[in-house]
Amino acid sequence: MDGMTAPTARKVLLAAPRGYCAGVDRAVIAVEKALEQYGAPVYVRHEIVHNKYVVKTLEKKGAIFVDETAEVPEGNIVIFSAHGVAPVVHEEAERGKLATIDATCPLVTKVHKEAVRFAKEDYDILLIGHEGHEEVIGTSGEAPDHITLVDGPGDVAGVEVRDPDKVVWLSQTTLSVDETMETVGALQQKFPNLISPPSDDICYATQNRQTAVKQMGADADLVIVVGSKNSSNSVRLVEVALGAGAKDAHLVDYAEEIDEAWLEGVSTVGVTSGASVPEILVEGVLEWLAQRGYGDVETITSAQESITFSLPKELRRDLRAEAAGKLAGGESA
Ligand code: 0O3
Ligand code: SF4
Repeated sequence: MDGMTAPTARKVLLAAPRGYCAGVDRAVIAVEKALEQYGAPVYVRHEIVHNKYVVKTLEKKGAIFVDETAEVPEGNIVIFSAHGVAPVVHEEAERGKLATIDATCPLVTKVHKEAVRFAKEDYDILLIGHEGHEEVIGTSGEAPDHITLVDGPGDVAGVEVRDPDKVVWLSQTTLSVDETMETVGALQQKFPNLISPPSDDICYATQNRQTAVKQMGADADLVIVVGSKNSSNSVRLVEVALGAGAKDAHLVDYAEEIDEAWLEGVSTVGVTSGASVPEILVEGVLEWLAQRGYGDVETITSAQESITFSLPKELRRDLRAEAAGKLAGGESA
């Protein structure tokens, strides 16, 4: 802060909820348990979640991240990431004689199932999402002939369907709620009989983290979002913070990436993190800020979360079998 204007009152507003959602927690634990259960290496198709630190930590424990199942040597185990995969990827794994553990978040699977159902009923499905994002590739793969990607309100004018009275919209789980509603509004103008998904596709965790950052945004001179650049939900939090009135907002993987110049004239710093971000990284940011006079932390809570998901079924089966084996071994001894 040398040579900078240091405001007298300095504080941090810490958003809650923030960080790990139930789907990420389950996916990361799935890789850890698989390493314990089967031993290293365990292959993972794509980053298990979009976080540099998580990927590095799991690599150190013996996980090998690959882009495609074809890279996994025959007979090995491959874990599918939390973002989900297209059915063709399951088929590839079967052809490659790979054992699979599907760590797709159940809330992503729910969207896959909606896509399959509407495609069976021969609807045109307008999938709102970001082009090239893994989740969108996976969901689209469930019904490629029925799904058209709509990447924001700007895409709506160019959308064409077979029958404007038989159209449904679905979405990626990690989008901006407000921008998605804008896209839906524009689609409804174009297709007045457009059907909405049976329940929210943007998941509870995405919505809660955006609500929390909105609540603090207007009071913050600077918002620091902890998360990786390829994490859609983390990137959205920066946009939501700015939209809510934060004067400045940045995404950082680690505290070391914070630029001291961002603190120039800043009294209130908002801190939050994406759904794929371990709390240890937020703690690092809070320490960094405390060392610069921002040690007064107020938590702004906008929702309580208690949702958890059980581990992928393949892993539960093997963990159960091992526990039963140990028990039987113990009994006979
Ligand atoms: O989908 P996104 O890029 O936000 O993915 P992250 O950062 O890994 O967060 C978890 C979300 C997810 C696995 C799909 O909903
Ligand atoms: Fe599941 Fe939502 Fe987390 Fe994605 S952000 S993994 S959909 S809980």
